[in-house]
Amino acid sequence: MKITHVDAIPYRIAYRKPLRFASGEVHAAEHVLVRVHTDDGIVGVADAPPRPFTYGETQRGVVAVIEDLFADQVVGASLLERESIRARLDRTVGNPVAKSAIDMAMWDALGRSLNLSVGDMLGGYTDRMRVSHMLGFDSPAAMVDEATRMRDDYGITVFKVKVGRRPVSLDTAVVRALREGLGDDVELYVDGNRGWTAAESARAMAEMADLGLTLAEELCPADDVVSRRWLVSRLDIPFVADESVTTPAEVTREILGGSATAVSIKTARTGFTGSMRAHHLCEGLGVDVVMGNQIDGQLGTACTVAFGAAFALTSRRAGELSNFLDMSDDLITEPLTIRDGELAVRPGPGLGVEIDPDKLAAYRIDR
Ligand code: MUC
Ligand code: MG
Repeated sequence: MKITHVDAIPYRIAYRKPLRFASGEVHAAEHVLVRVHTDDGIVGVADAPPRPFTYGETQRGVVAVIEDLFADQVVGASLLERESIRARLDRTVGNPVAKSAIDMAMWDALGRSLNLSVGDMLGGYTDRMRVSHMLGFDSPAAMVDEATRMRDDYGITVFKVKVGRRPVSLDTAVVRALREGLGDDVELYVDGNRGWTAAESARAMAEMADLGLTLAEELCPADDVVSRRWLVSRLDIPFVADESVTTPAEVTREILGGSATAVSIKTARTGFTGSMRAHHLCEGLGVDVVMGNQIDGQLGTACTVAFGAAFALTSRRAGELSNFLDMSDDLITEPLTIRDGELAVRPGPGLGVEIDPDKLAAYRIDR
C-alpha cells in the first residue's frame, strides 16, 4: 500500500448553463483529476474543483502545487499514514482543495486495496441522502421553472436559493415566487455568499419572515465580526457558516464567537480526514451540519454522499448533491442517479466510481 506516484490532470467540461451567485460564476468545470497510484497497482481518484473566489486556488495552481510540492511529500508513504502526510502537506499554508483531493484519492485507494467501501470505512451510518438542489441567479420565473423541473424529474423537494449582490427586492421576489409556485411542502433556504451587509441581511430576512426558510448561509462576510454577530443573534433560524469555515479551527472561531450557528461541510475543501474532524467538532459543539456543494461534478458528489451518509449528523439534512446535472458530460463510467429526491452511496470498493479513459482523454487539457 505504498504510494508510488501522484497525477494531477486538468480537464474542462462545459456546463449546459452557467451557475451564477454573489461571489462568482462558473461556466465550465475546470477541475483537476487527482490520481494516487500504489505499488500494488491500485489507483485511487478524487476531484479538485478550484474556486479562486473562495480559497484563491486556480486550476493551474492546483496542478503546480501538487507537482512541485505535494507529490514528493506523499510518494513513498503508506496509504495508512494519513496523519503524517497531512502534517507534511500542512507545512504549505492554504491550498485546501489540492490537499483534500490527495486525501480523498488515498481513501479511495485504501478502500480498493481492502475491498471496502469508503462510506463503510468512514462510519457507515446509512446508504443514501436526501438531495438539496442549489438554484443560481436568474429571474424569478426561470428559478421557479428550474425548481419545478427538479421536483418533477428527480423528486427533489429541498432547494438552496442563491441571494446577495443583486437588489434585495429581486432576491426576496425569487424566494416568494418559489414558495408560491412550489407550495409549502418544499424546504427553502438561502445562501448569500457574503453578498449582503449584515443590515441588508436583517432587512431581507425580515421581508421573508413569512416564507418558512429553514437556514440562512453566509449572508454577510465573517470579517464583519461585530455586525455578523449582531445579525446571527437576531435570527430565529440557524446561520450556516460555509466559506468562513475551511478548517476545524475556523469552525471553533465562528461558532464560539457567535458568528454562526451551523456549519457547511464540503469534502472538496476538507477531504475525508478533515471533514471527520469538522464533523466530530460540530457534534461536540451541538451545531447543525449541511453537506455542501462546491459545484462538484459526479466524482466530487460521490465523495460528498459517501461522507454525508456515514454519520447521523451529516445525513439528517438534505445534502447539496445535484448540480452535476447541469454539466454537459462527466468523467465517470456509470452516472450517478437521483431518484425520489435521494442519492445512494456507491457500494464500493473505495468510492465505487470508475473514470472513463475515453472521456478523460477527450476532456483533459494538458495534451
Ligand atoms: C456554496 O454553497 O456557496 C459557490 C461557490 C462555492 O465554492 O460553492 C458554491 C456553493
Ligand atoms: Mg455557500
